[in-house]
Amino acid sequence: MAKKKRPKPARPRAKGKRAAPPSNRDQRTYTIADHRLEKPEFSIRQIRSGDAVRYEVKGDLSAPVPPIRDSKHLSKQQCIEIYRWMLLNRKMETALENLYKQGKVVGGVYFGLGQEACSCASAYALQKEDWLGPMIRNQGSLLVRGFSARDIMMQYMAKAGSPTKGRDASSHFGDIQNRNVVSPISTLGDLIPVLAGVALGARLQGRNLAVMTYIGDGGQSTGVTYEGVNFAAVQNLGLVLFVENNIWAYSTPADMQFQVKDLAERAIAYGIPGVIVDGTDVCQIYDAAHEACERARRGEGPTLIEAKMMRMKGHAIHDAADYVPKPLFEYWRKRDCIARLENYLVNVKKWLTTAENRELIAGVDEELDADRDFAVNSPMPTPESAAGGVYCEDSCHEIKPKYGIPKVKKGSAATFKQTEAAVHFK
Ligand SMILES: Cc1ncc(C[n+]2csc(CCOP(=O)(O)OP(=O)(O)O)c2C)c(N)n1
Ligand SMILES: [Mg+2]
Repeated sequence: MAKKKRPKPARPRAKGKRAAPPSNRDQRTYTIADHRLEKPEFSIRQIRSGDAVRYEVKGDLSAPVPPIRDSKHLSKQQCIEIYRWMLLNRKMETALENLYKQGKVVGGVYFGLGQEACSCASAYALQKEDWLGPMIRNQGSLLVRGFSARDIMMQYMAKAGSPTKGRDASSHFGDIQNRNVVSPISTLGDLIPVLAGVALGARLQGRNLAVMTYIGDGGQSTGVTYEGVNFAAVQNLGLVLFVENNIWAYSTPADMQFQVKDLAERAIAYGIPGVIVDGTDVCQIYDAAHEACERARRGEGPTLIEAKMMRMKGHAIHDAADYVPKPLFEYWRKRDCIARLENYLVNVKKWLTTAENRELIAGVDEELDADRDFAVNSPMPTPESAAGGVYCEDSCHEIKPKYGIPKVKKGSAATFKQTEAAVHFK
């Protein structure tokens, strides 16, 4: 019979020292940076009675509006510039709503009301060489990236001079030559692997770039979101993914869309940094975007940033959003991103006098009036041109490496000759 081991006598505890807690080597802890100055705690419940469905909000909606968190990176001038983009974004959408009601818009109109800070401050963090893949609500990102309100309004009216020359009537346009903008893809999540591919292409050509795109609280549930972010994570590609948690995916509240507390937690499973920002605080958005872009350009891989805010209109112009509990609108209206920034610039920082602010707003109105008049008075495409520019015709596109010839190791089977690098569509 094996000898029974005598238990070791317990060592006397050193005076004043506490016993170390039992170590659990299987336990993991992860950190999600949360830059918000308030953390609203409320939930939305679905109430059914017979065939009728409504939603109720539970929680404290009475908290005062928090201050804007000072930016670590933005100068006074840059804050004012972003403010101007946000005003242009909002006023352009108001103009589009009016044009729709006048029967001048072909199709629907999608709004980013309440989300202008997220669109404008995120795109503002990109450098010229970086890439952007906006979604349909990110019209502010398009403005920052160099499209004009005139371009966007003409696109909605399907005018001959619009970016797609009347071939699409909403936001499906980009510019891969000059502005480095990939056209939005309506199939939710599909932009993510495309942007990861852009980063991979640039990497093969010797560059680490930041590539920024967006996904909603609903769209992030798609399989392709997982595939795209995971691929970017494994390859250390410079993807900056904004998860725009605006509480609604069409009429489905976020509480019925996912079980995690914060969508930034998804980053843990990808093995990448996850960050939470208040989506109505321009400085938090910019700082998170800027730091993620820097990390991307250093070749250190992707970042997932969850911006928490609220979609302040229906899904599109046809949706009155009657299903949204009214107190929720009231809560977020007090946190309007433009009003908050205006207050910060004029009253808190005193970076703009009331007169300067008035002048800046008048300048935006003037620019917008001119662009709207131009767009309204510009011609529709001619019927004979309808089939043109839809499919590639003889040698209409030449796709060349943008940054250089892909670097391939010596002796590799996949040697790339300069002549093969240009691909022609025939
Ligand atoms: C894969 C896929 N499924 C469904 C749709 C239809 N659809 C378009 S927008 C939308 C809601 C999206 O909600 P969210 O991702 O939260 O973005 P938000 O509209 O709030 O910006 C749905 C279901 C789609 N375009 N693609
Ligand atoms: Mg949403």
